[in-house]
Amino acid sequence: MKLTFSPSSPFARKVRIAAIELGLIDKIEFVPTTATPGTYNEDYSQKINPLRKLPALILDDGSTIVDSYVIVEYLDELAGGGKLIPASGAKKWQVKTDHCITQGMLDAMLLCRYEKMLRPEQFRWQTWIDDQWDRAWHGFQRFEAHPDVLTRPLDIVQIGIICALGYADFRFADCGWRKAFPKLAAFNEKMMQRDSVKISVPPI
Ligand SMILES: N[C@@H](CCC(=O)N[C@@H](CS)C(=O)NCC(=O)O)C(=O)O
Repeated sequence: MKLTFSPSSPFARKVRIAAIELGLIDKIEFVPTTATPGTYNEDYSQKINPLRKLPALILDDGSTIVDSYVIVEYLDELAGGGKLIPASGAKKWQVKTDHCITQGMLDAMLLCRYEKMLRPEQFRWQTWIDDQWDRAWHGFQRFEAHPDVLTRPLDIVQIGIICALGYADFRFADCGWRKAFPKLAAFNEKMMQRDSVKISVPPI
């Protein structure tokens, strides 16, 4: 299998952490890829993902799986199922919901990043940036208020939270999340003891 990958992508990091934790990392070849709004990569659109986003998992038969959640679900199934995502029942729906929130937090932070990095200054709309940031921040608040999520055995929600915290450090270093969310700070410290988390920290 091949994974379109960038070390700065929090979504690709999620898949990398999951693959390590599931014991599948050696089965995946990482293909360095860049994806940026405004840069049209026709080949990628045609062959891999018309949305031009990474990560994408390209299977040995040439078929492609997109979206970090779907890729992790696929890997989880390959590893026997029910490892990072509960197989069924109420727990499954709660994990999917919580993961979806981490996904939205990352989407919101990424939009803030693109706004600052790509949009010409005269076209920026601070209200919109603040609104996106507020969504991510409320996501952190939600998990700070539900520490049970942080203390159970490793799952995709925890991986999603770690990727969101890591992305906050990487792109919004002054946002002050550690001070605002002490339980998340302790969780982050604990998770950093895992090789999968430690080695995948985005490069400075
Ligand atoms: N829902 C997607 C989001 C992936 C995503 O937004 N990836 C970013 C890189 S971190 C990307 O490819 N951005 C390029 C673009 O939006 O044009 C997933 O979970 O895989």
